Amino acid sequence: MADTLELSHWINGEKVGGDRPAESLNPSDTRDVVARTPDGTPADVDAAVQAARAAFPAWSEASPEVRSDILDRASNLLMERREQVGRLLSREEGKTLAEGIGETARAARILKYFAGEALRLHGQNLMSVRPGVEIQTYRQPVGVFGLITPWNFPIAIPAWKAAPALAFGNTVVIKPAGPTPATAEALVAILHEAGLPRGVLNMVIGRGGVGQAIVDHPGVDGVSFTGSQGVGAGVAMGAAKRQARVQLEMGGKNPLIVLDDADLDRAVAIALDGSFFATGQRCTASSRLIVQDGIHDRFVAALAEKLRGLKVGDALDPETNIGPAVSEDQRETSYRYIQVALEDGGRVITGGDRPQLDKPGWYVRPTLIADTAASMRINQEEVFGPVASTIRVSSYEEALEIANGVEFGLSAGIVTSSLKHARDFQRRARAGMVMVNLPTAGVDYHVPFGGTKKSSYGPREQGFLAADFFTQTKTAYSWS
Ligand code: UN1
Repeated sequence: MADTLELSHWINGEKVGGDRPAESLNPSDTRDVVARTPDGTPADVDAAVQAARAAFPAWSEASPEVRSDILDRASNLLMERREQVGRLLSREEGKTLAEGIGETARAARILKYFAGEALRLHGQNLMSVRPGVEIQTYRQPVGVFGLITPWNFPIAIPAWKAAPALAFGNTVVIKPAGPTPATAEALVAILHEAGLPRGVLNMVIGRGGVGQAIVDHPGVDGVSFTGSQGVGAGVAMGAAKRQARVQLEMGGKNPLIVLDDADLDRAVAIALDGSFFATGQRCTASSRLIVQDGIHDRFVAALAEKLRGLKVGDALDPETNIGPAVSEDQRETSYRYIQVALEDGGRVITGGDRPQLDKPGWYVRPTLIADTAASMRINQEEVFGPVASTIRVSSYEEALEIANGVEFGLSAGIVTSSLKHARDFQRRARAGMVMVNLPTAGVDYHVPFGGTKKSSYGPREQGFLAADFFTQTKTAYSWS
């Protein structure tokens, strides 16, 4: 078994926090303790915010080249070490080794992208309505950002929040998710190794109290959060109370429509990836498969056949297709929803049982449930596991109405060879991201990311729109 890491907070460029009462466990084999960690307090958050505030003037006034170079160096270091960091990620989170290495490479590319964006902040010159008056708008750093990140992308999401915050001259306090502190720490350590000045990026490890202390701290100017809808609503209220800016990315109940004219093999491959890869633990996962009559039975049979061939196992075993759930809680949530779907009249086509492995881990069998109605709980509430249900429809219009009939709106997909339906779906799907003949999950790293309705709140993340949240615009008037 690999070594247990002894983690610390990062405050003002130093590792602090001697007591380590908490543990992160390997979900593939719970005898393996990945890391022992401190359990942060509001006092730790306060120290981190003070450090971030103290570091802000020099960092925000530094040449963008300084910020760009550090992000670029960190990107190169992370890319060189993607196998090692990816292995840690898979050991701690449970996605397969290929997925863990892929996510680490993606985090490296995000750092590289924002190394470039640091140099591309631009404003505008505008005419005034008053003769002789000139107007410019330009973007300035905001101050200190609190970043509260989830366990399901334990390095990519910390990178996609921290990189734009830092690139545009802000300083940061980050709280990594409880189950995955070691992976987030690897990113923070690499950024320091790349030359980040002390206090610019701080990390406090801990439970919900740490997140709350960040949201409530008067020295935090903005909060970016990815996680569940319930916690997100509280973050928004806490931030609004003291007029801090806030950005939330929350759940999804993403539909994938399969029309009669779809290429069957492609539809099956898209559903397999979107619904089940990364153990279904993506907010962009397609959990509702809305399938037209004429292809329904062939699609269900072919997808079930593929699912039966997937190997559920230890994330670090190269043969594994589906790693475990991240925690016992997440595993039980999947099985609870399978039960609820059965009670409501759904039919398990494949899965539903518990895989028997030779080691203690939080494994879930990929499960496909057919004959469900759009109004059932399995089709309204987020499961966040390798579980998908099918809904039979007779027309595109019926499919669209069901696709839009949930409180979430993150990502939505359609598989069709009809240009007319594809274009119509792009316009009318009530989701922040629309996919035609592509999985709902697995997005590019350099374009805007976010949803509608209860999935998101506040400005978009990533790509060229990240500057909207991580800078503030100044409008300057002059007369001479
Ligand atoms: C992806 O599908 O590539 O937490 C990214 C999540 C999302 C990221 C999904 N914020 O699952």
